[in-house]
Amino acid sequence: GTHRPWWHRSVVYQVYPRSFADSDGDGVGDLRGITSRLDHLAALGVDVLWLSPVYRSPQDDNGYDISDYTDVDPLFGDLAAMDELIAEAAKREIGIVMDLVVNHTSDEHAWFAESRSSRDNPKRDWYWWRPAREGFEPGTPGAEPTNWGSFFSGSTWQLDEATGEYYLHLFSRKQPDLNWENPEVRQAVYAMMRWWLERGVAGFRMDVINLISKHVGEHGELTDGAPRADGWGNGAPFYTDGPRMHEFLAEMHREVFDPFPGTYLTVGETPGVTLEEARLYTDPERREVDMVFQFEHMGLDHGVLGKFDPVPLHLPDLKANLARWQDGLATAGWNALYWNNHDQPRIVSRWGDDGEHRVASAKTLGTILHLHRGTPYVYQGEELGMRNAGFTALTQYRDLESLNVAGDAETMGMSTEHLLAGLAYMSRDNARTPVAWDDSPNAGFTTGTPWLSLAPGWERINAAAERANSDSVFHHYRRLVALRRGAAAGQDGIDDGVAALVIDGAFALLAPEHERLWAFTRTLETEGGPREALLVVANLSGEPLEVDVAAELGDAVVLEGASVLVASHADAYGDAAVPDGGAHLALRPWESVVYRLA
Ligand code: ISL
Repeated sequence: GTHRPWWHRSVVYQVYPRSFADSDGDGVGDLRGITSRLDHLAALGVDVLWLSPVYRSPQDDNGYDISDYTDVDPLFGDLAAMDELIAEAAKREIGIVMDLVVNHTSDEHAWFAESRSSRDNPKRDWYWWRPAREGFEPGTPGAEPTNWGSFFSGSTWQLDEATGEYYLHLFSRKQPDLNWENPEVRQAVYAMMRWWLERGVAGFRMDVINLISKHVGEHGELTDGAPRADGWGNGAPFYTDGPRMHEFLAEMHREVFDPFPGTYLTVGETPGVTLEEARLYTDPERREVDMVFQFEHMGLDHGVLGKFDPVPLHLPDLKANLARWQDGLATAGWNALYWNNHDQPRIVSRWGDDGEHRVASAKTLGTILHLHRGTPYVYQGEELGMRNAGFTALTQYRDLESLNVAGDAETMGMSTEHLLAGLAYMSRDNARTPVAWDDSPNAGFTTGTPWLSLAPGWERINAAAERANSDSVFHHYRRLVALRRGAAAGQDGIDDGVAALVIDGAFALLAPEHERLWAFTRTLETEGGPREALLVVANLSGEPLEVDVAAELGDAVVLEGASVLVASHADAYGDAAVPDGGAHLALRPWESVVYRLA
């Protein structure tokens, strides 16, 4: 349409404050640290910074357990430091998107303290309180109101001795679920959101927002789930994309965003979301949210025992999954594109090659993601090609999910070796090692002792080295951002025509069954003008790859006269790139090229 929302041409950069930059030497990153590094984001060219939680918190889940939504945790600074960050970011035309964690609060939030104080407290119903299962003594095995297992091991129910009832916590027991059925809860959340908009933030990333509406029977019944590998029940069908989700999101939109002039970026984090639901969540006509993070592609290498029992990725599955989401949201809704965040292992270690082909594979994975249609998210360090943590002992981990799962290993029949291998591949701590800024002690992250060990190789893989080398992962990502932003118009073959293709071009996957080649086109039919197209070809393997263009990509792809827009290998830029009239392509290990077709 003519009124393109601003975030259609945005690239979002996620900061995990604890691990970004430490200004005061306590070993934990903080707000002033982020402000001091804003020029790094400006150099990359991004226009949005998603800030993982900095609110007051006991830090049971690194800030995803909030005890005061309208204050900053002293670990990270104070409200003055927050205002400074917002103002300094604004100077660089970067908006701050806050993390909104409202499926649950901390058990140390004042609301929960009131709620647990007595069965007849006015805030009792702000959370999910239930008596023990009929016929069971509270606190005995099997007495939990449902059999649901938590995301972080054990039951989702915690008995509170004071009143003899259980409260629901889908995550840790220090993260009790808010009861969104209660209109007072919803109004309290909306008021808090308006408070942040008034402070000048650019929007919200909404933590597990599709879990806020539970399937609840007429008399408050909740339903047992099918058994999972750890012996608990799978409650997901009873709290994912629940019956009142669309009503709640539409209400939030009316109550929070409508009263404010301007447009905000809203992205729902939606584990387990289906494409059909995502289309409803993100259809602009429905005024719910702008986009959602889907999880199907992140589950493609999970094994029978779950994420810590990984299996090799089958590339055609990944290609097909992203293509399905491209098609499904082509005419309504919008995709959020990501390989990484603070919950996922590093992409170069997961689906790339973090050894010999680290640089090429990081660039190629970046190219593929950024050339899809949607808003790309870059997680701190991804633009440097940072790798997994390389931990080999349980004592190196800090994340409660990893530490808790170690307690389940025996029940699940996992040996210590199996568990350690699973953690090394999948632990959330892989994403949470401190950002490497330079080759000074502790990589310039802190003058103190970092709260989590640095990933090995930081002496070489760091922001200073990346920025000094024009052929680095960083400069490749900078180029990917520029393509979409239409920045540096006229330079390096980038112009508004390219940006239009990257933002809006119709997506078509080629050679879907190929196990090493990832190829697709983006096409725009301009009214009265010529048909414009980009072709992306990528070798997702460590072996050379020959492509017979007509046979494998189809007759419609004509490479003759094409120019190279983005390449993983510096020597592929220029006219030599389309040899022998474009009948064949020879891709080196992990090589990728984006062509602008003639
Ligand atoms: O990584 C996961 C656990 O295996 C995910 O399932 C994750 O728990 C889920 O995506 C929800 O994540 C969000 O909410 C959690 C928090 O721990 C995560 O950091 C956050 O991104 C609870 O607030």
